[in-house]
Amino acid sequence: MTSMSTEDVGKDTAGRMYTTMTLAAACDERLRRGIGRGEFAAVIWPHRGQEAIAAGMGAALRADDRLVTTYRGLHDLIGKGVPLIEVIGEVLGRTAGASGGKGGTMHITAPEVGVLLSTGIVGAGVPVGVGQALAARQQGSDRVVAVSFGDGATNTGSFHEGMNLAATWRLPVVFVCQNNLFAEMTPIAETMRVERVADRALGYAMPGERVDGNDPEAVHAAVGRAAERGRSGGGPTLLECVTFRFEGHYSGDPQKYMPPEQLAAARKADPIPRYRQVLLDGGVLTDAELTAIEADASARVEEALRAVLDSPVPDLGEIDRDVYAAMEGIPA
Ligand SMILES: Cc1ncc(C[n+]2csc(CCOP(=O)(O)OP(=O)(O)O)c2C)c(N)n1
Ligand SMILES: [Mg+2]
Repeated sequence: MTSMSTEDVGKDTAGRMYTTMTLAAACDERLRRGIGRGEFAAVIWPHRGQEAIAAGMGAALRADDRLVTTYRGLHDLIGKGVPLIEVIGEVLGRTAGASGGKGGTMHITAPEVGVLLSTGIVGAGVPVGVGQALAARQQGSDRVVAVSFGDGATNTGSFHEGMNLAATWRLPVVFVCQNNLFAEMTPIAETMRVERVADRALGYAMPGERVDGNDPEAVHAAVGRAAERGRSGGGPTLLECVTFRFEGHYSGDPQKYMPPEQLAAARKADPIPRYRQVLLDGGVLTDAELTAIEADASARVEEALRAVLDSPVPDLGEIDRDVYAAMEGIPA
């Protein structure tokens, strides 16, 4: 695994990554608090603990690159640049949401920043991302597609079919596995014989790399290299970003299946204070600058939440709009 801070990302990128991490964590924590105390009704699949992956990936991708993510992808969306109000609006089912409040947490799309699909169907994003990469090639664009999914998703047929096709056609895809060591309530060792998800790339003659998913700079470097490979015709890459899920599978999950020592050790190694210390020690950002980023994150989440709560739920007349495309002779 790559150790912390192996590349000099510069102050701007470091600041952007720390901003993504703190914003995503503040968003996750605020939503769970609101759900827990009955302030609003919603369900989220908490990403707390996995923010370094979203930060590194988001900063390594170009604005026109595409991202496909999952139900546990609010951090990925924030890292790619989906405005907070659109993320929170969608979670709370309000018209301010990215999908007009009709998609919910699982189905957030924001095509203007390259997000055409988030999905609740495990593994289903993989072939759709591969299709988007084929479209990029056919359109003569050098954009790449990052597909983010969990360790459990790598046991699905759609993952293997998508990997095979992407490798065979040398498509510009970066497969980003967020290995949080659990799929719902099941530890990874009970569902796969391989010890390293990255080794699954071997079956498709594709580079596979295991990365410290709690180090944003390591993720940034790995996604950057993989994106460059894809852009220059070198084909896809599988990245296994090893991390940990601090909360239950869904908001409210009592997590009884989680060994307490494992959870305590992971929380103690929280990637956010860890990266803060790296930035301080390296003289990249000052304590005052880091504190300002943290305060700003909380304020921005609170401001977005207020705006969302002031926005209406979708009108009943909206229910079948955007479901089917309007085509000549066929009413939408
Ligand atoms: C095709 C399919 N099978 C099963 C489920 C139920 N399910 C939802 S999340 C999940 C676990 C997925 O684990 P992983 O891919 O590791 O992602 P994580 O939730 O850890 O981010 C399962 C089995 C589903 N949503 N879709
Ligand atoms: Mg998992």
